[in-house]
Amino acid sequence: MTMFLTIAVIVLIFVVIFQIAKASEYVSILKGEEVSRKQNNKINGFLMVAFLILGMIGVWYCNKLYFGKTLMAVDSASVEGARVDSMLWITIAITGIVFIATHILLFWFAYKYQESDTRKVFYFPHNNKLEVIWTIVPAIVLTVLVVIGLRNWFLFTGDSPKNAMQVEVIGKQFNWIFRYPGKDGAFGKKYFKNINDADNMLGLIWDDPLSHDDVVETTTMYVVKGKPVKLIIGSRDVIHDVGLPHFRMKMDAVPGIPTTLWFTPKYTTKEMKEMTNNPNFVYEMSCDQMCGNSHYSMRGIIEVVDQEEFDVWMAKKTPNYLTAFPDRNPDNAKPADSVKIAVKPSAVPVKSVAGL
Ligand SMILES: [Cu+2]
Repeated sequence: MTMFLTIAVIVLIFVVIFQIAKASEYVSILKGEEVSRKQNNKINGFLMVAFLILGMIGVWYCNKLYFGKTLMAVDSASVEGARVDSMLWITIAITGIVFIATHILLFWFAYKYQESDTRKVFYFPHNNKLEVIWTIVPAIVLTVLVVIGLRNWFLFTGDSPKNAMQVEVIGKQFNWIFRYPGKDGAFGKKYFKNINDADNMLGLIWDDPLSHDDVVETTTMYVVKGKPVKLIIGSRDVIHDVGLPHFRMKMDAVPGIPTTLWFTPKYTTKEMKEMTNNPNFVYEMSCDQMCGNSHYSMRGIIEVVDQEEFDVWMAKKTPNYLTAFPDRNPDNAKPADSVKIAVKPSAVPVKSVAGL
């Protein structure tokens, strides 16, 4: 209802302005052109100032109303993300000051220096000093901003700390696949022709023993609070983009070209639920690249937990190799088989003794 009333008021204001413009047109015909031009100038000058004041009130009001709903209202959930926030605030402060100052001058001058019979126009075509100042100052400021940005970019995409855990993140139409290297700490090799959605989503090469303990997951990625995590990002089909808004990070997922990104989660999911007063809070991984008709549904979830909780979770996971070959999983061995296994070792020495 409020929405409807707001729209109705806006439409009415437009109709009134249109009618006033039309009426002033008729008046100008009656009064003569010069008089009506002067009158129009006055109205326009006044409207400029009104627009400036209303615009500023509108910006302030919208900020008050919606800032709490933006991600900026909550602290960055990663240590490195705080650098992105500070870059954003510095950029907003610099451009904001320039924007507000130039617009106040623009609208105020339009009012103050409107046509007057008592004042002559000052001819001011060019000024070298001014040109130099307003070229060099923005150039220096932009260079500083770019250098800060590059330093941060090289940090996030460069070598991760030695204690970092590694997770491979692969995008596909339309979900995320995560791989953990397992106990050996190394990822097994993969080959795209081995990809098979039934039991080998990443195309792992089973001949490579390093792949045997790799854990493959979909939908939810677990990471540890306070422990740097390095994402090795790729794609199975088109270009996706790992978007981590709460951690203030994002990185393209390109088929055939692995990209990397690392960050240190600062708050567990539980802590964020308390900080945001939202019991349903989840860290989201979005796809930030238009990648097809179900792009919007590529929502991954990140669970930030402490080390103990992570270890418990990981201990329950079965490596992809063993889900692909359940018969090779010792946990799946039937009681009868385990008897056989128990019998075998004793049988071997007997045989070998007999052989000797
Ligand atoms: Cu995508």
